[in-house]
Amino acid sequence: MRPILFISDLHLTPQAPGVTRILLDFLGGRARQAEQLFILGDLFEAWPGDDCLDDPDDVFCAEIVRALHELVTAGVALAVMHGNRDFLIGERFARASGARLLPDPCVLSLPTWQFVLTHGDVLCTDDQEYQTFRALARRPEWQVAFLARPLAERRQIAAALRQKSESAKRDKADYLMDVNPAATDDFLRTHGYASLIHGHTHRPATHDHIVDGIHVERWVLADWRETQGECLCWDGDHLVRESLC
Ligand code: LP5
Ligand code: MN
Repeated sequence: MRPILFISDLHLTPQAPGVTRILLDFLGGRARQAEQLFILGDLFEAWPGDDCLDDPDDVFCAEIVRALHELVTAGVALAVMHGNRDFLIGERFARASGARLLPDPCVLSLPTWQFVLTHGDVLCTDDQEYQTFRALARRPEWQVAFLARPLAERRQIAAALRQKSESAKRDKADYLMDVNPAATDDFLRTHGYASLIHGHTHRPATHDHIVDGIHVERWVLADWRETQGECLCWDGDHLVRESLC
């Protein structure tokens, strides 16, 4: 079988050209051998709304979407999940890129294995401040009102929020920014003890959970840096981390 690849947390922005280059090389190279590519959230540093694709000055987003579409045209099925930075990605993005938008969480049933995929932020239940913000920003009526604001204003709000988030994180205890163990065990139970793949926490590792006496693996994807990215590769038998540069 052709492999299935998983990536997340690229946080693409024109200010990080190294990450963009690694992605474009990946989309034109390694990813072409895949049957499916799953992007599990935070592809973009901040997504202000799909109308940024109509902005002739936003050549950056247009270039990324074009490269994704070329991958799809080459025969690779592309699936994109929302992250906490790009939860406003919508149908217009999906049409332009050829991606299928995935719900969070999403169960992936393969002939030989069962996975459950999530961005990961829902499992960080100790971070009450963030969860309150998340609940608000995911409400459809809130999103309609936000998207009705001018694009330039939304970009400014997104940039301000990014700054606020970075400074808030400096004061947060480490455990707040990781998954809550009990919430994770509950999640694994609810999803039939499938192997979990998620990103968001920027703590790449493979964890063993014993839930109700059953061994379950939790694979945490790495966030991408200027000189290094990462994908997980499922070859039908094993999951393997691949370093991208
Ligand atoms: O993303 P990261 O890793 O820095 O931190 C996240 C949590 N932060 C966020 C915010 C994003 O970084 C910025 C989102 C940009 C989105 C652009 C789209 C436009 C939407 C605009 C919406 C107003 O998700 C961070 C977590 C961390 O993960 C670890 O899990 O701790 O959480 C926070 O920092 C949130 C703060 O604790 C609370 C912020 C409350 C702000 C409320 C402002 C409401 C403004 C409404 C304006 C219309
Ligand atoms: Mn995230």
